[in-house]
Amino acid sequence: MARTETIVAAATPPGRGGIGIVRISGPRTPEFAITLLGQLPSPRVATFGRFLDAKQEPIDAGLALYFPAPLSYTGEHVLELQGHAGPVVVDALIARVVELGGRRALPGEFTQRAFLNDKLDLTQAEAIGDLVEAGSRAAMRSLQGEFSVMVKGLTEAVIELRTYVEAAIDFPEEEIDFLADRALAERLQAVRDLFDVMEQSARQGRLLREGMTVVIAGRPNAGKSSLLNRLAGYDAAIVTALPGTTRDVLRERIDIDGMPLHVLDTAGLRTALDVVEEEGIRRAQAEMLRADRVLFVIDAQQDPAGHAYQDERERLPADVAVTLVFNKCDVAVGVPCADTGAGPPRLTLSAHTGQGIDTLRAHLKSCMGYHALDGGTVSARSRHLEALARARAHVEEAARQLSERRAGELVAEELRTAQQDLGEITGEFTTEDLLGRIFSGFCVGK
Ligand SMILES: Nc1nc2c(ncn2[C@@H]2O[C@H](COP(=O)(O)OP(=O)(O)OP(=O)(O)O)[C@@H](O)[C@H]2O)c(=O)[nH]1
Ligand SMILES: [Mg+2]
Repeated sequence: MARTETIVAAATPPGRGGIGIVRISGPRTPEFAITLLGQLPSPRVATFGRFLDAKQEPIDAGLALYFPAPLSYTGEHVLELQGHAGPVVVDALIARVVELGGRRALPGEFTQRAFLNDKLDLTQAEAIGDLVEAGSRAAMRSLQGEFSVMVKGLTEAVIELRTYVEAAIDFPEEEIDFLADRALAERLQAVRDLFDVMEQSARQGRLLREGMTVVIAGRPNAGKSSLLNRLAGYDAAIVTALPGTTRDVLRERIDIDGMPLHVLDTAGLRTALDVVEEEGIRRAQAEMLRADRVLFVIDAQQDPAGHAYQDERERLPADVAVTLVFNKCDVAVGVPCADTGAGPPRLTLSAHTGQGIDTLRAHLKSCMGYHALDGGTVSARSRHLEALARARAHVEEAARQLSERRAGELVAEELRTAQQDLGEITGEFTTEDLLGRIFSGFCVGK
């Protein structure tokens, strides 16, 4: 395929949205830019302009970005026109470029050119494809499988409890003793614990969809910025041997096997030397409050016992999940403390050489609720969460009836209703009415 052609395509999905981006790549890009905009925008500077048709009438107005070769995504001259989203405007712009001598791009052609121009290697090009195509879908499916297995487990536990209570009712003379039995209270507590686990899992469903926020924190010079760079795969943050290099919060969006992760690098935690550093530390602490997980980085060479964490612990948010990351294992003598089971999970790695980074990725993945389980078809939608909440309320009511009134019939009735609510999730007790509601949410032709 001749790469002398200049190609054009919409870079944003079709339909209405905030902005619509048309991307042009190839040798004739500068010429097209001058015709379309009346001028060649300065390289890499967002320039406001009108996008003109053949009669010099504006098709749209917006921002133009010009990336001269080779400093562009494809390695060729690239022009991006950011206009108003809407199929008509975007199509008119593409048609105008075709009129000028451009050609509509084939699927993946921009990335293919990036590869041919040595901008990406093949695995990177493939990774882009995987990310767009399938990454998060596969991840979601695995979570869905786990979710349905859990619903079934919970339903069985409720049924077992209910059977136990109903058996007690069948022997009225022994009913009171039965209901006072500690074993029953324990079973009921086990079911409530299962509800806690389910709620946790539903929260993980949110993490998978929206992405988990991970804050990298620790003492200055521990290697926090180096770790961010290693995870991001490029030098996003400045790294120097000077403690106190990072002052502001730096955010990177990272994907692990298609799962989104928001990673924040922060200023090192210590007694600030000046007001800028003080503000940086204040911001670091504010971000930790909002984090789903804190990666507390420790310099394993200087501090193999992790004293920094012990000292800093009480200033960390009380309920945030923490992972201790012992960094610089390439130079640390002796292996820092292993995971003891008590306290936060510990990992040993080197941001410098990359050793242990795969384990960190796997750890983050498991924190997000990714498991290799597959097979179920239930996903954590709001319908499921509502049914779960209703079921839980009935179990709580059953617990109250048991402890306050020892009323076997009422306990059994609450459990029966809870079981029915859970059955709605898996479809066991789904009424016509509910089916109608569910399928009306699908689009025509699906
Ligand atoms: N040997 C070795 N050096 C490392 C490693 N990670 C970071 N360093 C070095 O440690 C120093 C500090 O690294 P940074 O990543 O800037 O540390 P930081 O925690 O972001 O520091 P502040 O921004 O000052 O809080 C630099 O000289 C890095 O090259 C590692 O895994 N091994
Ligand atoms: Mg830093």
